[in-house]
Amino acid sequence: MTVTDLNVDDMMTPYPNKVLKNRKKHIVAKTDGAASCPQIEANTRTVPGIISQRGCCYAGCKGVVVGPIKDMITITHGPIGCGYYSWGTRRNKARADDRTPPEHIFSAMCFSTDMQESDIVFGGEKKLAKMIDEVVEIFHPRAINICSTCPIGLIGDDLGAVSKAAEEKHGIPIIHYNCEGYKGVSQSAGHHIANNQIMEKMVGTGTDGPAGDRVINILGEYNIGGDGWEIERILEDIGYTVNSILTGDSAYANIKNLHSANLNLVQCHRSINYIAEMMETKYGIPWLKVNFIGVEATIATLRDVAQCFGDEDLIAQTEVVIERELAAITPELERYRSICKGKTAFTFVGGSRSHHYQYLLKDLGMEVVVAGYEFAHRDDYEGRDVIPTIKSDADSKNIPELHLEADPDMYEEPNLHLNMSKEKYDELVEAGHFATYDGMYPDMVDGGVMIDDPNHYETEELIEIFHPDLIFSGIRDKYISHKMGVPSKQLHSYDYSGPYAGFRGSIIFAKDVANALSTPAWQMITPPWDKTETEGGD
Ligand code: CFN
Repeated sequence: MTVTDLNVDDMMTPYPNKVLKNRKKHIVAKTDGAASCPQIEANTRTVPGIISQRGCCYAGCKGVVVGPIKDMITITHGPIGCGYYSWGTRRNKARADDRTPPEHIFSAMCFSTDMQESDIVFGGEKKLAKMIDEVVEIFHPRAINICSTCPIGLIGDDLGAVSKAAEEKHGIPIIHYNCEGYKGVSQSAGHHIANNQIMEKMVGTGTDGPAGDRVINILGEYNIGGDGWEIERILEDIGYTVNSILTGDSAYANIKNLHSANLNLVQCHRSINYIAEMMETKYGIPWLKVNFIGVEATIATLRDVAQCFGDEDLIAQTEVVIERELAAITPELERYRSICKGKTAFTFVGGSRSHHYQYLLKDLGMEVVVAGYEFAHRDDYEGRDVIPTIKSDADSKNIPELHLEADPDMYEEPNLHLNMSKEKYDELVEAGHFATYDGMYPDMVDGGVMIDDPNHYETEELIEIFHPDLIFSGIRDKYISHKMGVPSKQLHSYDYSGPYAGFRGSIIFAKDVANALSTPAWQMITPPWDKTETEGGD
């Protein structure tokens, strides 16, 4: 099957005309190796009634960005369901370190005001204030986050006022997020709201950041299954000081010193570009789009980072580490590669992994024939350069843009924080670094399909059409593909595995994929809908 045979109209026959017209705009095929990406509709409202894979604004703010900050207590203000279902499922790992002792690690706990009917009727502000008193008394956190859920916006509790009063009472930062689930069209709105508050209330408030001229932050890395730790291991081995990983295994104690870095690396562009850009404006700290998923991608990234610093020792040490790491993984990787080679896959994840994992799959000789993002924006598909004005969120009417002034003491030239000439900086920008970002399209194979906000029905259809050997997705479509006889691996939580990033992660990933591809279980399945009544009866 190639995309030339894919007839979107046929695939979507059951849709009413209006829905067909809408959904067609969200699918783009790459034919004849066309270099320029056709326009794709993204970051718009899901058609009501369609079972989308998306999450909500609260999920993007609490679940993705602020929840993992380990030394903060994050209170979900709302009925218990939102707190409970966002508890622990993302596998963002955290551990104690020099700055954060074990008793200050709260990220594995779940805190909620558990709003009841009478609180909804009479207001929940008093209950929230009382809860803040309790958590301060019991846990003594350094700072607190309060995340709003849908009903809070509807009843109009004033989180700003409650936080301000509690801050004065307890003398610690209490940061609130108006991230009601209904805002915007997906998680993406929540990322933006979280970024704004972190930038306004945390970054720049610390004075005890690491010194040195090789200090970096890794933005948009959430330490799922330990990815952040593998990346940190490699970077520290080369000689960098990692100040903070945002927000995987991160601490308030480090985030407030984010501005001490010489360079920001951006792993997940979708969820964190706002902070990267605001820090460039305010502090003159440049940022570099990176990818630590895939062996070749990691190598290219490490070389790019070293080039940014332009230091001969770092450049040399980078090559030493690359050589050593490659020697350690290559024989095993080759073994798995011989199993994986030539196989095809779908990647359906939220906002950046569907692209990033294509590099690792390429290392294994696999081809991604269909790739979809749940909530990405057009630049994640088409690239930043081809879209002249980025409208950061279609939902931005709900999200006040922060207008940050450049700090005159910090900011003279964009290269101030790097020991690099202006010419070198321009050269790197020209080569695609810093403010530029390529979307997924250039990396799609010829005959591949990009699909935005794919839904359950379309996933089934695409499986029938393309017969992929493996599907990378989330929990919601995992079991339907199993029933269709296609192995599925979760790329959000990595099921129970990981890390998958960097050098060591690639081996774990390759092993998991080779296992999934070589088990005979998938040929033995008769899906429930193909069973006769006797076979399927209960
Ligand atoms: S860890 Fe990230 S990498 S933050 Fe984002 S866009 Fe989600 S939780 Mo699930 S796996 Fe996914 Fe990305 Fe960035 Fe994760 S692809 S959907 S909101 N995501």
